[in-house]
Amino acid sequence: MRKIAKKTSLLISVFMLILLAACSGTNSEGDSTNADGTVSAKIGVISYLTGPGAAYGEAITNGFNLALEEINEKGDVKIELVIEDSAGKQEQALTVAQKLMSDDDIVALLGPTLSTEMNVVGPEADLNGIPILGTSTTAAGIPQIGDYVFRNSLPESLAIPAALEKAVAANDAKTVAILYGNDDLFTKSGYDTMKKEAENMGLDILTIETFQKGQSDYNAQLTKIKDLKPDLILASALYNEGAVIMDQARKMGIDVPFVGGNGFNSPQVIEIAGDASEGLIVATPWFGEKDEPKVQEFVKKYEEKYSSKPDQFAAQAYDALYIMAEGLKNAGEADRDALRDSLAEIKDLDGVLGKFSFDEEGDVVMEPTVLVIKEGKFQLFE
Ligand code: 1QQ
Repeated sequence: MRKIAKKTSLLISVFMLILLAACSGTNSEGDSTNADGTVSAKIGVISYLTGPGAAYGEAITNGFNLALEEINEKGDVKIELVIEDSAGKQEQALTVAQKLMSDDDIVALLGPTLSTEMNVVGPEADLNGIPILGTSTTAAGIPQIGDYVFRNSLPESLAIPAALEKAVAANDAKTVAILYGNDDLFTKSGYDTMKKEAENMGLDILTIETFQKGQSDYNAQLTKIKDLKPDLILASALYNEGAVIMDQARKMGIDVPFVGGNGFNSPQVIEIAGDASEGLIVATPWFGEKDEPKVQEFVKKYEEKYSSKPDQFAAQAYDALYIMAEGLKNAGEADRDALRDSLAEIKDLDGVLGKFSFDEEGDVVMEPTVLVIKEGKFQLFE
């Protein structure tokens, strides 16, 4: 009798051990859940690190790396980042995303930088059942790609109306000219919002001009705009084209304010265009001079580590890694499906951009701040 009991308890112990092993994830080092109950996870990053928009990717990866240090030091969750360069190109973004997704240890993706890239990477991630969180993708329709696709960046559909309303009121504007890049999902989406909002506000759109990525001469478009004398110029561009446009416009004697979207909200615009960037109005989820301890602590740490001020892209990335960490903590394991579900549940998470929640579609709920470039820096536009 005692022998049978002993055998049974041995069997139960073996069974319990197998069950424990099966429940604790598929990390190559063994378990994704550590002995102390914390979760270890590998996350893939796809970022625009080389090429004409590399300053976006640099700010973004700086934001991730600063948050990573803090999160790992705190120890509730242990994260490892695997960072890949997309060079701002759709095909390269997809290739590196596929490489990251094929690694079973990678539980989620952060990025890519551009909506144009997310437009091909998002559907693939959704199909593979891996959560993907865009930190700078602001075109319409990104979270709607699928259940696994999220973003914590301020969409153009929220940013542009906020900037336009203030710009119109301050300048008593009646007429506008629109200029946009017609070969990029984000710049096209910004244009759609600009046109719709200008129409809603009863503004007279004098002309709609287009350009392409990498264009260096805007003489034809700007000559036409100058002749029409609009009260405002609405420009949907990434920083490198946007800064050159402003530089050429000012040189031609066009001195009306510009209203831009997320792409324009980069210190690179001031760096490249200098004085010609004065009068650019943008709406942003991030303002580094906010009198809030969390914001100021982040700015101080960022400046100490990188010797530059964090911009919107750094701030969004910083908060995004905290969103991932919270998702992993709540999921209790490094599992793609469990993480997707726990991300969707995140509510009122405190970040440097304020309290963060996703809406039912994985989009953000956020109030933008309107800024203007004055005396060589972004300042509150009041
Ligand atoms: C997008 C953007 C860009 C400005 C990111 C750098 O918002 O592509 O959606």
